Amino acid sequence: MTSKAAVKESESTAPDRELSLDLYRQMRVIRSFEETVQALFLRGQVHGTTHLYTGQEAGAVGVCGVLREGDWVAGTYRGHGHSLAKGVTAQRLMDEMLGRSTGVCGGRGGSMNVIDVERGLIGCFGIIGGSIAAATGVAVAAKQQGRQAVAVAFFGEGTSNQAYFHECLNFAQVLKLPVVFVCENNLYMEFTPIEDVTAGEIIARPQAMGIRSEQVDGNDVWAVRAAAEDAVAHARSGQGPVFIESLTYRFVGHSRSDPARYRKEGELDRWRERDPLLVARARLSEEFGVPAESLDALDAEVEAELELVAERAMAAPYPDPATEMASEFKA
Ligand SMILES: Cc1ncc(C[n+]2csc(CCOP(=O)(O)OP(=O)(O)O)c2C)c(N)n1
Repeated sequence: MTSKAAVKESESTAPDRELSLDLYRQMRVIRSFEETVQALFLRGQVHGTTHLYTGQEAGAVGVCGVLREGDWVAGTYRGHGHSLAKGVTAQRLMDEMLGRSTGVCGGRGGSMNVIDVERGLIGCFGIIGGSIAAATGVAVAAKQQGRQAVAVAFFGEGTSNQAYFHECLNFAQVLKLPVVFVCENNLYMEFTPIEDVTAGEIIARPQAMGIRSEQVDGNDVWAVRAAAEDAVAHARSGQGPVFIESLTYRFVGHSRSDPARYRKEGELDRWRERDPLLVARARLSEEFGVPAESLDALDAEVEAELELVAERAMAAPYPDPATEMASEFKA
């Protein structure tokens, strides 16, 4: 996703019209991208499984937009949003979804394991907690090399019950590493309500280690962005890690095979009223007078763009095993 917001540095950014529109557009691209992937999936074109980020778009867009070139992001298997917000183009990501050689990982990563080191995406990890370990690791390297880079780890709330979480947060705080830990709390760890498997408040865990911690409305891209600006500046200045708990909700099941019947009655409808796209549209209208028709036109433009992206991806070649051996298997 090419965007001014994605490369904007972390100086304080009062919301202006152009930036607000750009943030909205980025979220819209992620939403349309996933709608397209889902449609292709149902047509049997996407192999393996997919975990959609639908409903959580404000998290990736709010955080990645305040990073500088040279900063790092580690995402999860729910990583389409993390990848697009960190600058992977919709075309290269779509090609990857369809296993084509023009994909961001040459068609071998698929939906769950996207990586684009050139863009600072050090990986989207199927192993929960992998993102936390990877971001902590590159933060160690940045510190040792005297670089002012910041590493961001995205992960779900269920992952806060995993060993990596406790080990890496402790390590990062002891060494004052430049990491921002972004816990995207969408209430369910796969099919289990988080409160059924979690002792105490998640945010109390980093707080107990003395890590600066904040909860934020994860469906409001501006709230996320403000928290991220603060967190990234803190981490970059050498004062150590920051923890952000982004309160959000996924509108779809955990993965393609999950009809999400475990939800409480009315819960999805209540969250849909706070759809990050609706929240942003309201702000664009109230604060900047952007008419609904302009935003509808922007939506239509993005949808048309994604249709073309899908068409091009369908026409792209598969990797040829005879000539395009994955680099790790080369002698
Ligand atoms: C080490 C490890 N254990 C178990 C799993 C199986 N698993 C896949 S997703 C998931 C739940 C993760 O929930 P959460 O961290 O809340 O993220 P969300 O899916 O809600 O985004 C689990 C346990 C895994 N991928 N990795």
